[in-house]
Amino acid sequence: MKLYYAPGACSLAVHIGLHEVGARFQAVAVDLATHSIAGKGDYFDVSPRGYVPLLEFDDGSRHTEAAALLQYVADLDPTHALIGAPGSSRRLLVIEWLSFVSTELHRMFSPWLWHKETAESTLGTVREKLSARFAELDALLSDREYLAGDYSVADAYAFTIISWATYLSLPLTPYGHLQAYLRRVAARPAVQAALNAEKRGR
Ligand SMILES: N[C@@H](CCC(=O)N[C@@H](CS)C(=O)NCC(=O)O)C(=O)O
Repeated sequence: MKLYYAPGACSLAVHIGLHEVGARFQAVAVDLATHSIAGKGDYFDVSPRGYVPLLEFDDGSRHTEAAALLQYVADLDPTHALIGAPGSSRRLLVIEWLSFVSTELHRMFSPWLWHKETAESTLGTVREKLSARFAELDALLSDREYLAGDYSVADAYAFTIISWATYLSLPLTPYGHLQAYLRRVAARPAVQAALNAEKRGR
């Protein structure tokens, strides 16, 4: 299995998940500025949308969408309890949070990160909406360690996306519980392994 990723992009969530379950995979770095793969040409030949993350299976099939890939990765080894069993309330809760991160946080950040032409007025609205979501998460995390109670793939996704706030003019200082949560997730060995692998380009 191959993971196409770009350092620090949303693909980091899937990278973390693969390390959490101890999967065997090859990580392939993509330069999103040029949509190219070092020494291997045009990334649009792999992904017509030019997006990471993308998982390529050994049979050549290719799959995208971070929230879907994270569910697949969590199911690779259920003993890690990164998502609940099919039909369980734990699974519903984890998928609920994956969807929240995807639509309420990830999509909200996109105009900033990938569409530099976005008008300042739109950014103002996005900033307000993200701040409201951060406040909501901050309150939630005042009495629980992770989004779905115990650690799950939704936390790998939330950690990845919320960390982007530090690249933008969106301070996290008002949200002490959220900051403590990010530190808690960052301290996990699988998270460190994925971050270090991305620093080394692996
Ligand atoms: N709907 C996709 C979006 C993935 C996405 O936005 N990927 C960004 C990196 S975080 C990307 O590859 N952007 C490159 C581009 O827009 O050209 C998902 O949820 O996985």
